[in-house]
Amino acid sequence: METYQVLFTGENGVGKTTLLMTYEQKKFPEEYIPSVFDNFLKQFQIKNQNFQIIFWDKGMDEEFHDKLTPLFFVEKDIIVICFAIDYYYSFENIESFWIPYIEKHGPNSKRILIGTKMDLRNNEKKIKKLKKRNEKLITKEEGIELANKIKAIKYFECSSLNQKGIETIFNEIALICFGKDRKEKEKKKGCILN
Ligand SMILES: Nc1nc2c(ncn2[C@@H]2O[C@H](COP(=O)(O)OP(=O)(O)O)[C@@H](O)[C@H]2O)c(=O)[nH]1
Ligand SMILES: [Mg+2]
Repeated sequence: METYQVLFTGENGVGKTTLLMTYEQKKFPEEYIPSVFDNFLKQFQIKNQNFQIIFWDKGMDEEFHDKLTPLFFVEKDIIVICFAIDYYYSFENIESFWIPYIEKHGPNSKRILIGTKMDLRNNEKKIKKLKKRNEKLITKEEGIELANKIKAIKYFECSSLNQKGIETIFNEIALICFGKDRKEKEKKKGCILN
């Protein structure tokens, strides 16, 4: 069976581990969130074809500067870069840190950009708090603009807290993997693709 590899990355605290746990367990983890979620494998079926995807979770953890970290980035079919909409640094750092890093270690992976914690758009307390610090939430338009800049093929916003947009993201990831497989197989058969 065909196996694809998908990495979730981005700054600490943006909600990568929570996102993966919410998808896998179908509920928001209220109590314990480990710093990384062990990679997990999920089966998919599209048009009667079965395939599997391994999901990886790698952020800016204590071991990030170890020699082995690049291995998380090499040969991934998709690299999903996450920022939190209330955390400007996590957004800004995508262009200045994550993209150069990915260009170096996983330049051929397809890229997806995700703005997490979308529920905060309705959180007046949070918005007021940011305002006091002369900050504001990252808008959807800013997200789309960054996605174009970094050549991401998709931009999504989601909330693990209220489970909005989560299924869509993973369904889309599965479709991209499936499409990739078909294109490569057809290429091998010598078909002309449109
Ligand atoms: N409001 C809100 N908080 C979230 C959401 N997802 C995660 N968090 C919180 O953000 C914090 C960091 O999450 P975590 O998954 O550990 O981030 P990671 O470092 O990127 O893996 C935790 O306190 C989570 O409860 C979300 O969708 N909405
Ligand atoms: Mg984590």
